[in-house]
Amino acid sequence: MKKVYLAMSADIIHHGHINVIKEACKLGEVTVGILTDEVIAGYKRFPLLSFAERKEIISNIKGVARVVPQETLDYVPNLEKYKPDYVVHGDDWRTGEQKVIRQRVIEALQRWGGRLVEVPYTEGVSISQLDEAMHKIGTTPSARMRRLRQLLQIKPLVRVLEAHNGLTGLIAEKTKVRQNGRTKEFDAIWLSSLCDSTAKGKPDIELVDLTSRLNTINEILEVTTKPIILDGDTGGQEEHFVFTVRTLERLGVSAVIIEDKIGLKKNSLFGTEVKQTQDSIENFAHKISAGKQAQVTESFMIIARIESLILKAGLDDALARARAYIAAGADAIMIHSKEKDPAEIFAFCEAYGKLEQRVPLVAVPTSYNQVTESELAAAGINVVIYANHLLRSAYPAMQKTARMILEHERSLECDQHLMSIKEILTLIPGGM
Ligand code: SPV
Ligand code: MG
Repeated sequence: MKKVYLAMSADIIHHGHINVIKEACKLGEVTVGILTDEVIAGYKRFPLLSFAERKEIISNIKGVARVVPQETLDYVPNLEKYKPDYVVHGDDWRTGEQKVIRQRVIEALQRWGGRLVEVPYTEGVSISQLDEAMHKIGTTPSARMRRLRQLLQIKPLVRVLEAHNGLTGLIAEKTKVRQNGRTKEFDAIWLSSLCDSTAKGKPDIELVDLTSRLNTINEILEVTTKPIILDGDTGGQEEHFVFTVRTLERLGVSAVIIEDKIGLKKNSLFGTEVKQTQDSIENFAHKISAGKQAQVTESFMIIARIESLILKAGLDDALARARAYIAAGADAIMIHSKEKDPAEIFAFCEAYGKLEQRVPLVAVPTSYNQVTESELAAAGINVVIYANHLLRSAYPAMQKTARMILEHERSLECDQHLMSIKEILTLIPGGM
């Protein structure tokens, strides 16, 4: 019996896949390599079905002898392991981004006299259209809430972008960049207190109350499917925080980050320029455990934000707090810094890596923005938050337009900087 290998993500199955499997069966005993969750999340998007679910589906398709994980986009490691006589694939990969992968398959097969068999591509099915249709269906609060923990399991670095209303939520949801055969996008949405307050024309001092924050959250929830991380400021009074936790869970928010400060909260990026007081370790740890006890689901995360570096309390204080907050039940730690240089963040990461009990680490590289995502990941950071960039880019653009109208006493001159009326009319579908 000849050995036949084919690989698929099997996240959305259609008759094109069945056709490839049928053709493969004609050649011998079929092994299907299924891309792992990590691989799919790395090159496309979060898989709709888990590896175990996808394996179960494919194993039960007639003619499939066995299913194995394929842990890289590249077929070669599995081909070397199983040495198939044939690899079967649709002929659509002769051009485009998959060309390189195809070439490597051909070269590997040559080493033991194997052959690539290409099946005519099944016309009329478009994964991207199916994807879009799935997207329109949306999500449920519990599926959305779970997604953050799932992402932390399968992505080396979870990438988060700030949004402060429905429109910016849509940007965080939909912006994609195709680069080196991979689709890059944001994994989750940060609901910044700074941007939510600023967008409302208010200072970032916990003045915008929970009801108002919830309105913003709802606006974003309505038009997106990605997980939401709420900037919960200090979490407020412990007696209030326990109610907040349950409200957020009910809505399907994935996580709240609370910072260890008390009194009138000021934005961290002021550092020691303004009076800010750090909470005691005991008090804040108590607040965390009260929140953890209040939560109903397994999915919701309470993330403890350490302000020791911001307030110049030192690395040892930061580490002592990390230890205490983790012991109190924190699901992740956010370490913040306002330095231009990432040295203190990296020093924290290194020391943190030696702690016995660890949870995922979150960083907000606003001031030390020269660091790359791969440097952060290598240092042990699991979540990167771009905390204020949409609002900061919108404001100067809007201000410039306002000035130009005043200067020219008409709007003709600013038109070249604006989206067209046609574009804005059709930006959000359903308006016609
Ligand atoms: C926010 O985005 O509101 C934050 C992060 O809390 S920072 O502004 O850096 O304090
Ligand atoms: Mg904030």
